[in-house]
Amino acid sequence: MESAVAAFVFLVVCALVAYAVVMRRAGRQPVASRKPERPAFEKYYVGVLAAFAVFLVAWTAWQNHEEHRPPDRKPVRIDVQSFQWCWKFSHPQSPAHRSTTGTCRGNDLPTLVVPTGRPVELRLTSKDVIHSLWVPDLRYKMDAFPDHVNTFTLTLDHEGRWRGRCAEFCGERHYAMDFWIQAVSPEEYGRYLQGQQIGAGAGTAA
Ligand SMILES: [Cu+2]
Repeated sequence: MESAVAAFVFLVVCALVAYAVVMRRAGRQPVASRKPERPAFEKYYVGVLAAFAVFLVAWTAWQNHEEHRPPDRKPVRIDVQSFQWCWKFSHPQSPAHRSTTGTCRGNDLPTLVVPTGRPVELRLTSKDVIHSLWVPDLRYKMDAFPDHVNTFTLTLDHEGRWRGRCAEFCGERHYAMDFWIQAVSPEEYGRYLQGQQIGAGAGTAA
């Protein structure tokens, strides 16, 4: 789709350039307009541009509002702490205060386990420098700041496992700061909170 639009724009530009080259040759000596300005045309032009700018601002604000709509159900809360150079995921609502972390060395990547079909509120912070939680396949990204909590809510509607990364350069081992996010059924999530392990093969590794 993008290529089709780009090709169309390219052809239009080529056609305009060709038209200008052919029609405006120096030898032709076009007759200059005697009017110094064209106020009606300029007003129209400014009006169209202003309307377009207003539309873009309003549309952006509206889409932002839609994106951050509060969930209808009470979300599951998960605290995310980033640090140099790995992650810690805590489930404060679980009786056992289940949490998981890792070293982000080799295969020791922590897994953020979330239930499917329920809004999950991630409360994101950092122990040291600025990091950024990013799940490319799910198009989720949010910065993690020290001494500040950033919140965002996501809902995953099917089970699976996706790779997450740090998207903010944070030092020597930034490149290795990966994790897994794994969506499991609400029942399995309940068992996970009780302390049971989750099989890594349950979803599609990405
Ligand atoms: Cu980082």
